[in-house]
Amino acid sequence: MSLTRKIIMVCLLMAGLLTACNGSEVSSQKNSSATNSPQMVLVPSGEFTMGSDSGGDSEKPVHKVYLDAFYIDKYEVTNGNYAECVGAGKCTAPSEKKPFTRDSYYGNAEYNDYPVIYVDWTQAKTYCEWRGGRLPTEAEWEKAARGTDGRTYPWGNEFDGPKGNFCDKNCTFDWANKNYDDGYAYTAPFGSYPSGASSYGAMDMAGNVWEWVSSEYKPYPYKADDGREDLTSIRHIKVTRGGSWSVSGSSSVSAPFRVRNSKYHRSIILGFRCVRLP
Ligand SMILES: [Ca+2]
Ligand SMILES: [Ca+2]
Repeated sequence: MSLTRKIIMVCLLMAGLLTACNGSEVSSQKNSSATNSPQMVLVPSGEFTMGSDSGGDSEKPVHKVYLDAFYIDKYEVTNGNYAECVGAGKCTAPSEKKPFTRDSYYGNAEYNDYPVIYVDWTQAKTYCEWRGGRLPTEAEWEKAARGTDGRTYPWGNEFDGPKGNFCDKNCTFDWANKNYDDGYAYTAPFGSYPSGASSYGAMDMAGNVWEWVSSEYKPYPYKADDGREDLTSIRHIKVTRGGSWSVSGSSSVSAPFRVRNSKYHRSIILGFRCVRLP
């Protein structure tokens, strides 16, 4: 019996256990753990410290916020993840498939494990809901990034360039920090910086792409019941978090740093991740 026939026989015998015996599909899943069923990490219930007294005015005052437990994506949503929702007819494609930095991106299998970009707040929200979750609130995002000890970055209190994808020596902008090499000029594949994981195991919460959260931009203290989490509000200024491959400043990639964006904004530096309740 040829090797091919043997493989087919094994597949038939295991058909009750496996949904696919196509070698390339199995291989694809192995190489793309964020695809199909993105990994999530648990953030237990409890208080955490939100904001920073040493950051910008929008980060003040420092205050305690209690959150129920939630799961958050371990990685930013990838092109491969997002394409499944588009394929299912629930999501619309990113507005740009060819960012100016690359000849192709979304839709090119070479970039399936890279973060999706050029999606606005509503597209991000729709994707998370398709998966049975939602966008993180601003408070959930910040807790997942900095834990409960008030640290500045996911890994600790000191900026450390190679722990994430920032505007390093590969970066073509004038403000690039030439003192370190993180390996990427633009976006990087998910899971590229395990040493930069937060205390809960979430990665790329500093750098790679900025991330949408559900919250409308409002001054602190954060209050989930003051209208900022009203997803039907006509007010369109939302918050994005975490910095990206395009920034070299240590403050703008810190966990408390807040940026406001129109919900209609789409960008080469902006993606997202999702949460769901246990
Ligand atoms: Ca970089
Ligand atoms: Ca990020």
